Formats: sequence, C-alpha cells, structure tokens
Amino acid sequence: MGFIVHLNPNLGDHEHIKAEKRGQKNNVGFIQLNRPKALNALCDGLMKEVSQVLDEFEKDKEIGCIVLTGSDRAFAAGADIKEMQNQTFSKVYGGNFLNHWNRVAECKKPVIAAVNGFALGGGCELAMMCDIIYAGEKAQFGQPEISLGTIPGAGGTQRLIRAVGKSKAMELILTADRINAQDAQSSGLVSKVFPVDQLVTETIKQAEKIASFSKLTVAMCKEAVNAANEMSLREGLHFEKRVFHATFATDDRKEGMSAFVEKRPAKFTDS
Ligand code: CO8
Repeated sequence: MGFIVHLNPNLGDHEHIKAEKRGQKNNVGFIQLNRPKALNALCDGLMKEVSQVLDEFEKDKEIGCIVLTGSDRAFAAGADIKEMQNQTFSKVYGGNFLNHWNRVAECKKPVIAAVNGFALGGGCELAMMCDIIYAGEKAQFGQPEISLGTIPGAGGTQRLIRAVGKSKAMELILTADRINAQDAQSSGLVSKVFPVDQLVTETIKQAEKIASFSKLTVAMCKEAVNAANEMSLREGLHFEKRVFHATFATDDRKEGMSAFVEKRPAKFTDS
C-alpha cells in the first residue's frame, strides 16, 4: 500500500469520487468512484468531478500516471438510468448530453482502469476510454443498453470493436450478454487479471513503473499509439517516425541512452 496524500484541500473532498496521490513517490493520481448505493452509476456530477480531478492531475508535475477504479462490487454499472429516465431528445441533443465524458479519453497522461465487479454500459465505455484495463477475477463487462431501448453512447460501438473485433462486439451489444474477466482478457479487452483484493495494489505498481519513465517520452508513446486509431498505416508509420525523431531533441533520450551505455539507472528530468 503506497502513501496517500491529498493534492490540495479540495481534491479529497468530492461528493461522488475520492481523489488522492498514491505510490512511494506520490507520482500516481488515484481516482475512486464512490457512489456505492448506486453501484457507481455515472451521474453527470460524478463525471464532472472526474474531469476536474483530471485537470488537476494533468497540471501536477509529479504525477506520471493515473489510476481509475471503483469498488469491489462495481467499477460502474453504467450511466445513471434514473437521471436519463425523463430526458427528451430535444434536451439531450440540444445540450450535447454527457459530451464531457470524453475528457477521460483526452487525458494526456496515461490512465489505467482497475475494474472490479460490474463494468456495464457507460462503465464499460469509461474503462475503454482508459489506456490499459486491468480486471479483478470477478469483473463483468457488458453493453446492456439495448435492453433499455437505447444504444451505447460513449464509445461502446466504436472502441469495443477495436478492442475485441466485430463478432464479439456485435454479440455483446446486440444480446446485452456480459463477459467475465477471463473472457475479457482472452478477447483483448483486458490486459491482466488479478485477484480481487490485489487489483488496486498491482495496478498502482504498474502505474508507478510508467511514472518512473520520462513523462515527455510517455506522452509521446501514448500519442503515437492512439494515432493508430485515427490514421492509415502509412500515415501512422510516418507520424511514429517523426515522433521518434523528435525524441532526439529531448534531454531524456540522451540521458536514457547514456545511462544504458554507462551501466547506471537513468535520471529523467522530463525535458
Ligand atoms: N443507473 C442508476 N442506478 C443504478 C444503475 C444505473 N446504471 N445500476 C444500478 N443502479 C442502482 C439500482 O437502481 C439500485 O438502487 P436502489 O437500491 O435505489 O433500487 C442499486 O443501484 C443496486 O442495484 P440492484 O439492486 O439492481 O443490484 P443487483 O446486484 O441486483 O444488480 C446490476 C446489479 C446487474 C448491475 C443491475 O443493477 C443493473 O442491471 N444495472 C443497470 C446496468 C445497465 O443497464 N447499465 C447501462 C446503463 S445505460 C448506459 O450506460 C448508457 C451509456 C451512454 C453514455 C453516453 C455518454 C455520452
């Protein structure tokens, strides 16, 4: 278990989430969704709080990686159905309902989802906005929107197919079936599965590893990998090569290679 330090007095004081800095070097931003009675249903206020904390974590020069988690029972059981129940087309269309959720996908620092329990609907979509998904052994993933007469609206139809391919994505979206952590791992949605009680600790260890590298290089890696979703292979390879070339303008590339040759640990300065 790492240290827990609040970034500033406001950061630990939210209605729907908890936010802290964790890790031996306080370099991991930690967000825990905290609406236990509603299985962490993602109400508008909760997602606004997540956005605010991501703004803080992005500004914080110490933080090199962010972990987003829920409780043992639920990562998040979806968008808040009670909040959506009486919405109308004109209101959701006119107000671009829940558009700010994408803040998670737009975060420049890596975000790891640590998923225990239910990750359904918007909960599954929120996990997929993150860069890596780790799951506890009892996690369940699904896109049950069809059973509510709606469709995934925060990337489920787009990100799931990229993660697991067409047949599996269609199956989940058209049947509302759930898959368990092991199936999610074998289909590529999840990269590691841990025992429930070790998930958060193990995820923070991985986040600390990422945070130990140059934040500049980490951001370049993330941008280049994400470009693969937007570009043709030829464009993507060109973009990657240019970013690779750009690393030669950094102190950290020089330090990393010098440290290797001199057989000593690298001391990155994020410059
Ligand atoms: N919204 C609001 N409240 C919820 C939600 C939810 N998504 N899920 C659970 N809750 C509440 C229940 O209403 C219940 O509250 P109460 O005690 O006041 O009745 C409490 O949480 C506990 O839930 P259950 O009693 O149902 O617990 P069970 O263990 O029996 O079942 C399940 C757990 C299977 C997770 C069940 O709660 C369930 O099926 N939940 C709904 C799952 C779902 O359909 N999710 C998709 C929602 S739609 C969506 O996410 C669209 C995303 C679009 C985003 C667009 C962004 C731009």
